[in-house]
Amino acid sequence: MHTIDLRSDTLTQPSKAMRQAMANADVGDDVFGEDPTVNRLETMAAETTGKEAALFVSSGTMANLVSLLTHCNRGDEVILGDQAHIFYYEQGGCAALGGIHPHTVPNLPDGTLDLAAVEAAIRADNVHFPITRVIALENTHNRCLGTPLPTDYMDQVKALADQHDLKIHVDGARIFNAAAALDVEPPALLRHADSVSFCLSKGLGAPVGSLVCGRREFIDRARRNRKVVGGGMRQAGILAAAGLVALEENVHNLPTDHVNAHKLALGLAELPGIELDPSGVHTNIVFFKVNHPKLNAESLSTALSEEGVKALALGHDLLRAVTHYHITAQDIDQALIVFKKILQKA
Ligand code: TLP
Repeated sequence: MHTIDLRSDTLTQPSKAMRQAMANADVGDDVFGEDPTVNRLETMAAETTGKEAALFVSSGTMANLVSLLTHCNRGDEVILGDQAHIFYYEQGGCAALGGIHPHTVPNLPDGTLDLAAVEAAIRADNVHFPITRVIALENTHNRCLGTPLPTDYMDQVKALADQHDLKIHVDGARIFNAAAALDVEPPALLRHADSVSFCLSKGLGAPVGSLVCGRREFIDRARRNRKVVGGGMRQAGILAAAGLVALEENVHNLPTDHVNAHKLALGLAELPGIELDPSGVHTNIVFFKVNHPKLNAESLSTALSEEGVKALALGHDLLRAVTHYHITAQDIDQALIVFKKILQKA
């Protein structure tokens, strides 16, 4: 049975072109700075995001951790959304490993933070308080429907950050989805970011890897922090080669993923037992609720899986479906047939 796996864009398999590039990659010891393919990827990542320099790391989680370790000292504070991946899904790593205090403010449904709430969270200079050092945003915002944060919002955050001498970190795991959805170039979207992390191993389809991008001096310090968390890699050009293909080729697939996600959302919204507003779907992530007398998120996801469609249950009645380059428009049609059948049969 052909499985239509919508659980995450992290499930993408490396393409033939990637595997070929990996097999042919020139490599060296990257801890010595001597891997030509890693160096090429870092240069390309910096150019693509409009930053001076970049650092190849193993995962999005490591990219965020290394970024925050580089911005903050122990006991410093990061202001971030209560739905942020850094806060919600990273085991509290910045606190556990970096002694960095997370100060959450509620995410609004569109993934932004209310700036008055952010301002209220910024600490005064007082011996009792931690020192606020950085505001961390997420673009696109995973748990807020994959919504992209637009440039004018970034302008407002920058104005506030400057008033209080704060840095801005962007968890841009899906920043190229954001740029595609907003139709802006990544450097314009990121011009106020002191650091950005982005993932090669989501919609871009590489098997492994993320990049941290920022000013050269910041990246030099981040490189030390990557080493202390055990992230120094040796002949990592094997992996970086796939990342180059991701940035050169796969990035162009993202608009198709968005079209497919929208098609899925429109179809699901029509089905009795599903609650979803398709106008909230802007990128490749579709959240929906089950409101059915006999099914909840878990049982629906199990029934779907038995019919070759996988979606992620995220609580009693909430599911997530994510499109990516293994998912075609025909797969969406087929997935909708399966959804309809299960919802009607139950
Ligand atoms: N997100 C994964 C899960 O961890 C939830 C997914 O399936 O969406 N930032 C954002 C915004 C992310 O969505 C993720 C992964 C990460 C960081 C972490 O990336 P990895 O998994 O490479 O550590």
